[in-house]
Amino acid sequence: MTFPGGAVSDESDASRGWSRDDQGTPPDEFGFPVRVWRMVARHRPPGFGRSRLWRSPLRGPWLTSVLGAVLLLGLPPVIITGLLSYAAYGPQFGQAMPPEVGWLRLPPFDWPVRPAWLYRLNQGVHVGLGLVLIPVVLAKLWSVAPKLLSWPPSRSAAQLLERLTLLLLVGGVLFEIVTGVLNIQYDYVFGFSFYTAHYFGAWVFIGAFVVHLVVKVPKMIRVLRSRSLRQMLGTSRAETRPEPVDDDLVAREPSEPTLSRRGALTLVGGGSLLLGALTLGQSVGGFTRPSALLLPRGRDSGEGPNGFPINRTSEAAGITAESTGPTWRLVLLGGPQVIELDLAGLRGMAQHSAKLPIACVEGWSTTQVWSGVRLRDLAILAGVPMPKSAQVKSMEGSGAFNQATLQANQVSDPDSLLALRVNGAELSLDHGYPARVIVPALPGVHNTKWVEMIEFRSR
Ligand SMILES: Nc1nc2c(c(=O)[nH]1)N[C@H]1C(S)=C(S)[C@@H](COP(=O)(O)O)O[C@H]1N2
Ligand SMILES: [Mo]
Repeated sequence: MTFPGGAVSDESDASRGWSRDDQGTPPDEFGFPVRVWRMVARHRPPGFGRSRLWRSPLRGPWLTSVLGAVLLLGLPPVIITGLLSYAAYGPQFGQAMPPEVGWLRLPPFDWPVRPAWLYRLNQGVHVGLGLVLIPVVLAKLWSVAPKLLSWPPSRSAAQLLERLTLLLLVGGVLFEIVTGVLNIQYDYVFGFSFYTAHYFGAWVFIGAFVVHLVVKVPKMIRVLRSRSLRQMLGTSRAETRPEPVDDDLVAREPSEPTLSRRGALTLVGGGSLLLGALTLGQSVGGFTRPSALLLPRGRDSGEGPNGFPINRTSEAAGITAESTGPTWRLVLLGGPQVIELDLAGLRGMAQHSAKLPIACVEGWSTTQVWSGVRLRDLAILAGVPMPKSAQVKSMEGSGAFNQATLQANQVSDPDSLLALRVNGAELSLDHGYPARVIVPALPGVHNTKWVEMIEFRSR
């Protein structure tokens, strides 16, 4: 089906195309939808339908295909690590956010405890690669801008469908970028939950991405095959010519080139490298951490054994020196009787050390040497030697992260600790004094600080 009078992409064409109907009698031979459609076509929002504004001679199927190929390789790891992170949050325990996702629920499985750096790698890739791809996404949007902004929205039903998918695709990817970037900064500004928004936004994007791939990959391959990469990249700025006109991408009245195609791709790649350089330090740590300028958390976390990033300070959590003083007790539940331990009691038990990372969902991570009591020893003491799960509660009264449920493998691992010390010193109040959980490959958020209760469950 073709919309009558719809072959319009430019404002001058538009006025020409519609004026006939505007003057005469209303076009009764067309139904209501067509009249509505014509009204939409006449009311062009600012910026739309001005294909003559897009005059860069670089724009064309080749540049779009190169950028598309980079995203085709780069985005799937971001998507997969994002979904894995959701799985690591333990949907089977109802801890995952958003809690209720209906049929979008991923198949439940036990998140492994080995290798210990698994979640660190997962989130490093998700956040790091996600950030590095932002310039590529923006360049890709620039390269197809005349198409995205063409007006009227479509000439045929098929095109209308394509544009709706594009709306979801572009809207989805921008939404994921904006919510993701704001969440890794200190102040997340939206009134809605980041996790819920980012999760549902991801599925909108994934759906549109898959449709887009099915529709566009054949053309991408055809275009890339039909031109020599070496030749396209080897062309100097002066010799740069527009590609042969084949669709709405190539400018009909191109301006003089200000950049070669190689220059444009270098610019985008340089932007990605810069973002990478300003980000990597947060995952790699050590001397590279101060360079992680884009990620304010933990760049300046002091010196000494406790000098590593702090997610939530004791002050923010309302934890005082008084409440963690001599009156502090650890309560163990789930066995035949309630067990209470004070700090001296915990120190009197067998101590074990493990070098383990804390890896936050936000992408930053840091590896430290922790020591304390094995969780499985506490389970035995509580009278539940083979727990199916354990619920850990913090003294922190409110907040989303004041409790966590651990799986059986996360309790029984010999390196899973209720840590009392880090790097040979007592835990600082900000890092969870008197006691905090540290478990290999566990998302940072479940390494509960200021623990006051553990309930071991045998079912
Ligand atoms: N009680 C409590 N424990 C908590 C949190 C919290 O807000 N409250 N934040 C968690 C998050 S999101 C992370 S990434 C780690 C960070 O540990 P750190 O602050 O010692 O580096 O602690 C986790 N434990
Ligand atoms: Mo975190």
